[in-house]
Amino acid sequence: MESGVTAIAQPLNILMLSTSVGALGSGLGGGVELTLRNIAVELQQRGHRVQVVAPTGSVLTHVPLIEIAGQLQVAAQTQDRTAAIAIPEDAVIANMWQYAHQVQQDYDVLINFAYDWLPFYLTSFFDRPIAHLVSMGSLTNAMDQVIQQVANQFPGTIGVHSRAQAETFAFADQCRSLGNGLDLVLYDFCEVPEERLAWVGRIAPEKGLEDAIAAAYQASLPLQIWGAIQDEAYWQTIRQIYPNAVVQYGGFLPTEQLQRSLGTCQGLLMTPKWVEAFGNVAIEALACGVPVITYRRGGPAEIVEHGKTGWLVEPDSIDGLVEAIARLRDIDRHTCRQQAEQQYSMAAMGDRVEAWLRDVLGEVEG
Ligand code: HBI
Repeated sequence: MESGVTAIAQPLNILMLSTSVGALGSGLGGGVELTLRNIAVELQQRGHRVQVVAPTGSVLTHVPLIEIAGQLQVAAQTQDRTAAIAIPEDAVIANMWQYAHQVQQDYDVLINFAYDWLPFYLTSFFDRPIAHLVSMGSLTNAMDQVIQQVANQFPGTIGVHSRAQAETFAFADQCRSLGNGLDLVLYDFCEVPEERLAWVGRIAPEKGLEDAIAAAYQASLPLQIWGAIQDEAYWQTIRQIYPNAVVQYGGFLPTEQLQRSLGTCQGLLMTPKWVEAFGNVAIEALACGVPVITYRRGGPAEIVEHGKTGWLVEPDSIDGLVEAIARLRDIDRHTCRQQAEQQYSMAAMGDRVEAWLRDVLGEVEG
């Protein structure tokens, strides 16, 4: 057997380095918190030794955690495209990667979850392979450039969540799409829904909530909204546009409560105005048997199987949303749950991540 295969046959020692914008469990890390936790638990389940490094205050059950102090990074999505790289004094991202450099001999492979310049820049100074799971699309020139350099120097080590996300980069064909995965045990299938629609997500302009309100109003169906209000002015503005729409805001709910309410809806509307890297909410809905109606844009458009688990709609077409709402009853809710189980379970995601690590190691050892 060539050395690469032998290396993967043994359990791996894996060091996973978290996002730098918030402690695990704070919600500041967005989808990365869920993704990192699920991958760590699943790889451990498969016999690998996993160690997570994350900012002080992080909470993680069932997985060994090293907390590192230091100043959090500014969120990359708030930066201009030409923004210079900014690293504060006593930066947690620098402290996390200094620790990683000190202990790298104890590990076979490192996985980086931070969307920051430093881990990519440091990659060639490490003597252990680093697999980078890039969590968002292209945002700044400096990040694009440093990720491109790693993609060129270490082929196969750039992971993303969807082809759409990869396409936002010039090096799309050097990205490996891993999708995502959920702990489906947490989601209950609901057979018979109530007469209402759902919208779930951060309430901010790039999420296009106004289109969902307009469509639900034209379809004469109540719209139940869950998620954190990130932009209050935007929220107030769109409420005034459709004063007679039947809209209920249910706040930001933890998974258990969200899935119980989401499951009782006839369908989930996804109205992204930007390229969503993936769209965890889509697989949460499918896991509950809820069909998904989404614009043909970004990650959600790669998840929904048109006519089988939901409907893909011409981007920004309210009429298209309304026509799809009228056809929700053509979708078999069992098919939605089955798609989640086949493609987006912990095991399905674990297979994709393990195969990725195998190739990253095989690449190095081959
Ligand atoms: N911004 N600078 C920076 N670093 C991150 O790791 C980061 C971010 N913004 C958002 C984010 N991570 C995650 O919440 C999303 O990628 C999901």
